[in-house]
Amino acid sequence: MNKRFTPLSLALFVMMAVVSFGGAHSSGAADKPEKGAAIAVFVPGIVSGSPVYEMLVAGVRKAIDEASAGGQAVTLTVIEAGTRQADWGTKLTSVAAGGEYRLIVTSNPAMPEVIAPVSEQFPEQDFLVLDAWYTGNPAITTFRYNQREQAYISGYMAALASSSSMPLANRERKIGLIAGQEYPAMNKIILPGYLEGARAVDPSFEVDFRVVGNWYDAAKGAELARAMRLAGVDVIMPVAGGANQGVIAAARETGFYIAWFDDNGYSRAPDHVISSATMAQDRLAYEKTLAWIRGTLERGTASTVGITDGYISFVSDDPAWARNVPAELRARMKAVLERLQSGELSLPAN
Ligand code: RBF
Repeated sequence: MNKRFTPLSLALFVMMAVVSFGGAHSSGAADKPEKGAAIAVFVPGIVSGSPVYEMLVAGVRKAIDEASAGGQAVTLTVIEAGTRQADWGTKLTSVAAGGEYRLIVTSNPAMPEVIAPVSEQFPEQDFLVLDAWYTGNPAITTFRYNQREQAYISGYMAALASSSSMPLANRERKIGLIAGQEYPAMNKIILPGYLEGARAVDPSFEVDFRVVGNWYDAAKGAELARAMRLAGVDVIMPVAGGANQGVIAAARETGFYIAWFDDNGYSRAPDHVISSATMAQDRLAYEKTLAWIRGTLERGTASTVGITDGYISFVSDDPAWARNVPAELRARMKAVLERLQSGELSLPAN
């Protein structure tokens, strides 16, 4: 089928090395797939409990199912690289070295750095990286979300709830954010965007920002959330993968609201979630994987998607939102969403 065997990869590698000796580094990426191809989703972490990775796998799977139903023999392999980030490079190298997959799909802002040296070694390997930004390599295609918009709408709704007379709200102008790790997109875009949104409601808002230290420790997530509750926080936005589960447990136990991020969170804690600021990672993964299969993906590019093209949105049709949030606050939220959608309020990613 479309398997590339190691000797071929080696030959290509040697050829590429020769080409780059000549100066210009021409595209060594795989040819466009014709009849069939094997695709791998490389998950830098664990799928379960991480909205971004759950959506990634679901979207790629949908594309492959659709291509297969249309007669193209495309297979899917999901590779969970686990939580030891120091191992991701070695694991990815061995996946690329195996030469089995024409395309590797992955996601998170740190992946381009992991991929770049692997791509040098295996230039014929194609990579599609979501929630990331990288230019200058024809084999690496990236898409990132406007997370200033996503965090702004989350902060806006969190502040509306926090400053309201809703049952779990207190008088303090203080909301929380619990991150798995600190990383540039978090520190420079998500945290500031969340604060910016909150301060658009009331300039005296502060954000209590705490970090779990990994993307899986639910006990630590719960511990941080309880401490924040005691410090006067009444709404928390958890962005901590599997550790989010601990934040939900603490919300049930001690009573605070949750501003969910990335996907629709209402079913995860129906009585505590007051907001879901989403990225359409499932749709993006589906569309771009299908485009790659069909040979229509513009490769080697870096693009940003956001609220005006529908990849960032706010869930306003879930009955739990209407149940948990009073109509007056929902109307204010809708007004700000309209201003963002119309472009009247513009929040460029950088
Ligand atoms: N988000 C998760 O939900 N689960 C993860 O395991 C996870 N791992 C990450 C690892 C690194 C190195 C970085 C930079 C980010 C990670 N994220 C993870 C965050 C994710 O990419 C995204 O920023 C957030 O989901 C907010 O949209």
